Amino acid sequence: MPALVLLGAQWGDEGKGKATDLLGGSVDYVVRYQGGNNAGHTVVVGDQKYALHLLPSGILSPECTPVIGNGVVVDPAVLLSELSGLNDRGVDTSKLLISGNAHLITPYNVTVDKVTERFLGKRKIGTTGRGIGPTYADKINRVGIRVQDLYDESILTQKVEAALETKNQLLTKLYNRRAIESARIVEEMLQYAEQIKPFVADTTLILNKALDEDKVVLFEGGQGTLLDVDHGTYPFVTSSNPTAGGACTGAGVGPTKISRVIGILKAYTTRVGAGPFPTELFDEDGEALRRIGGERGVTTGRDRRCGWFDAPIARYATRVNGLTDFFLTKLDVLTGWEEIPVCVAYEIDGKRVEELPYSQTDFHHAKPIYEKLPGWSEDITKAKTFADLPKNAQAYVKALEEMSGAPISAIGVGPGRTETIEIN
Ligand code: 2SA
Ligand code: GDP
Ligand code: MG
Repeated sequence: MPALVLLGAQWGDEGKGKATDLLGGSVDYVVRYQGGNNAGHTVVVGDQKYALHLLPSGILSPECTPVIGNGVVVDPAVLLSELSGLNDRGVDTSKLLISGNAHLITPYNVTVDKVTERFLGKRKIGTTGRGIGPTYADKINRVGIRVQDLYDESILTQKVEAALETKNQLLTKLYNRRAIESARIVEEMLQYAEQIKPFVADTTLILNKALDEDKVVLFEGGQGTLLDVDHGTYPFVTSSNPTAGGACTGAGVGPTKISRVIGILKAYTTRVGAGPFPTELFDEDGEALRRIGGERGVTTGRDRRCGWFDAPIARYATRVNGLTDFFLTKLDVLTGWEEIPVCVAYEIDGKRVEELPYSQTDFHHAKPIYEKLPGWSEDITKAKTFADLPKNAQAYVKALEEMSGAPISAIGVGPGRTETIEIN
């Protein structure tokens, strides 16, 4: 198994951090390939809880090398504070590698993210306000600042000046804000340069060499399939490609190297930020899922929107990612419901539709068609094997597997590292 991808099959927060950490002990490299510190990955080790935003979850496994790939956007201030926070808790972060080609989130990208959201008012995306979208926009517009630019002051100065030219027009003319001085930005960025330098590397070369030596590389996605800028619910998406193909472009590794793509799938559905969500609940069931599941943003603290499981979404994730298997998470949260509705298809303009519609207008109008599955009331958090689960919980898992189009190879029954059932 040379390289594998682990990604979110829904709208993020499926429990990728826990799953990556679980595999961390058996892989040599854990690589983030997109996104930045908009991610919030929770890992519970014993009685210790870690919230990682930018760093790969593999950083908590001492034998594993964590890598920030070229497709990631890096806020240097956040990077250093996350590293020092982990160091204070005794975590060794010295093996971290950061691609010199990764783009930097600058203070002006954060400002543009926040003022744009404010300007959009009711039409806002509900971003995390971390500067993600504007940084990727700069990358595509070819006015981005890369990690390697920190080591050439004259290039850095020219690039920051070029990037600020249009941004200052926008800020002063449209948003009525003060212009940002390029010298101040350059000075701040240069302060980070020396501290980051020991980590900067040609990560594409290192990863490909490692794969040639039969080392195991795990690509860890941030956010989820439906937040993908190409395959998600555009424009209510993040600005990168969390889907499997993103691992190739975001790390510089060819698709022929990837043999397994794991979709992390929550036993119900959640979403943070704006955008369509057919199975969203506005009643006490939604409130109960939020409360029992602890559904609150790890980065922003926002309440997550909650709803029932949506099978067309899971099938879509199987398709666009070429999933080989699923990890089903948070099954324990569903304990106690007499019946659990599962969305098996949509009704759109009076017609039954089995698959996720490509048209966003149709998706906005999609009404879930539910099948009710019998629930269970037994505590399942101590279950170690599939057979330990109550019959109705087993049937729920089997039904989801059938509808989702790929086998379920692990089931989460609690947040802890050991609260997982592995299925061969
Ligand atoms: P952005 O900031 O440009 O990426 O926001 C665009 C949309 O992407 C959503 N998004 C997320 N959705 C779920 N989880 C994310 N990470 C954090 C977490 C979120 C938090 O783990 O809880 O703390 O609020 C994440 N990151 C981005 C975002 O809500 C927008 O809809
Ligand atoms: P990520 O962004 O996909 O890494 O997920 P988050 O960390 O944002 O959110 C998932 C939450 O669910 C975290 O608080 C995890 O500790 C928790 N979690 C993960 N798997 C399970 C599970 O099987 N059961 C329960 N109860 N919690 C889980
Ligand atoms: Mg998260």
